[in-house]
Amino acid sequence: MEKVNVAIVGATGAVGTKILEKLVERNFPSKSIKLLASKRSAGSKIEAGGQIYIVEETTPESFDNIQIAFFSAGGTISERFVHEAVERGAVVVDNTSAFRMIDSIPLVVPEVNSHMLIDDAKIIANPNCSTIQLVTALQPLRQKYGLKRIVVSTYQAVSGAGSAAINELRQQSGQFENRSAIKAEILPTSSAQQHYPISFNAIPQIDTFHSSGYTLEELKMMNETKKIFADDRLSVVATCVRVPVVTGHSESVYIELETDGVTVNDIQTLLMQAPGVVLQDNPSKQLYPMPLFAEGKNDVFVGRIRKDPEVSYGFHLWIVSDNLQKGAALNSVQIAEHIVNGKQ
Ligand code: NAP
Ligand code: 3JN
Repeated sequence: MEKVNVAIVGATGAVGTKILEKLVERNFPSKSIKLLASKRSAGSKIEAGGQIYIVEETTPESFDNIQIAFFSAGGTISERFVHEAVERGAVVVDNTSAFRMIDSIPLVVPEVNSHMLIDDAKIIANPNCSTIQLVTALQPLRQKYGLKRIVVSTYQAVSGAGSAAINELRQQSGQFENRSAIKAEILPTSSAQQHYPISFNAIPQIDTFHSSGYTLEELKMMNETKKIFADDRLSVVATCVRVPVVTGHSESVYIELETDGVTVNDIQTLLMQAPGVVLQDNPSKQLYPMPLFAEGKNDVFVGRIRKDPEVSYGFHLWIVSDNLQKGAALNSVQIAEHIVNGKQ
C-alpha cells in the first residue's frame, strides 16, 4: 500500500487526539504525521505509539506535500484552510459541519455509503457523531425492510462539546461535592447568553437555536441522515439533550418500517450480522448498551428492541456508541483508509 504524508488540524483537541491514536492503533500507512493547531499550542508535545510529535501552528504552507489532511478544529478553521490543503494536493477528511450539506461533497459512513468515495473527491465530510451511530445501526433495517420514519432523542456526553466541556463537568462535580458555588461557563454552548450547570443536570440544548425551534444539532441529525440514506422522503425528527456523561452518546429511537409483519427477533438476527454493530439485548440478563461500557470501543451497540404496542410496523431501540471513536475519529480514519486503498 502506498504510504502517505498526513496532517491533523485540531490535533490537541478532544477529537484530534483520538484521530492520532486511531492512526497509530490501525497502523495507517503514513510516512509522516504532522500535528497542527493554533498558535497557542505550537511547540507542545503529544505522545502516541511511543513517538513524540511536536505541534505546529496551522498555516497554508502546513499542507505542502500532505496527501491526507484530517480537519477537526471547527467550521471556521475548515472554511479558512480546507481549500488551501486541496490546492496543495491533499485529500481532506473534514470533521466539521462546514461542507456536510453541500451536494457535491460526499458525506460518508463507510458501513452505509462507501460507494460515495469516488476517485476524484477531494473533500469528504465526516457526519455529526449522533448521526453516525444512528445510520450505522439503522442501515441493515433500511436495506431489508425500508424505513419511512425516525424519531430520535439523544443523551449526549460532554466530550462532544470539546475538552473545555469535559473539564467543566469534572470541576462542577468537585464544586458540588465541596458544596462550593457551581461555575457554568461552557455549556450549553460557549457562545450562549446563559450558561447552565451540567453536573446533576440534563440540558435540552445542543448548539444554538434555529428560528424553527430546533437546535442546530437537531437539524444536523435530521438533514445529514436524509443525505446519507439518499432519501428525501424519509421523515426524521430529533431532540438532542446534553447529559453528565463524559464519553458515549445514547439514543432512544422510534422507527417505522415500510414492511409489516417484522418481529423483534428478525431485527435482532439482522443486527447480529451487521458491520460495526454489536447487539446487546437480553432483558432477562439486564443486558443493554450503556455509555460507560462503550467508551474506547469501535462499535455501535444496540439493545432494548421492542415492538410498538399500537403500530405494527413501529419499533423502539436504544443505540449507544463512543462519540469520539465511531462518532468522529474512527469514522474519519475508515474514510481515509478507503481513499488510500483506492490509490493502490
Ligand atoms: P476541542 O477539544 O475544543 O479542540 C479544538 C481544537 O481546535 C484544538 O486542537 C485547537 O487547538 C484547535 N484550534 C482552535 N483554534 C484554532 C486555530 N485558529 N487554528 C488551528 N487550530 C485551532 O474541540 P473538539 O471536540 O476536538 O472538536 C473540534 C471540532 O471537531 C468541532 O468544532 C467540530 O467541528 C468537530 N467535531 C466533530 C464531531 C463529530 O460529530 N464528528 C464531534 C466533535 C467535534 P489549540 O490547542 O491550539 O487551541
Ligand atoms: O455536541 C456534540 O455532542 C457533538 C458536537 C459536534 C460539533 C461541535 C462543534 C461544532 C460540531 C459538529 O461536528 O457538528 C461542530 C460543527 O462543526 O458544526
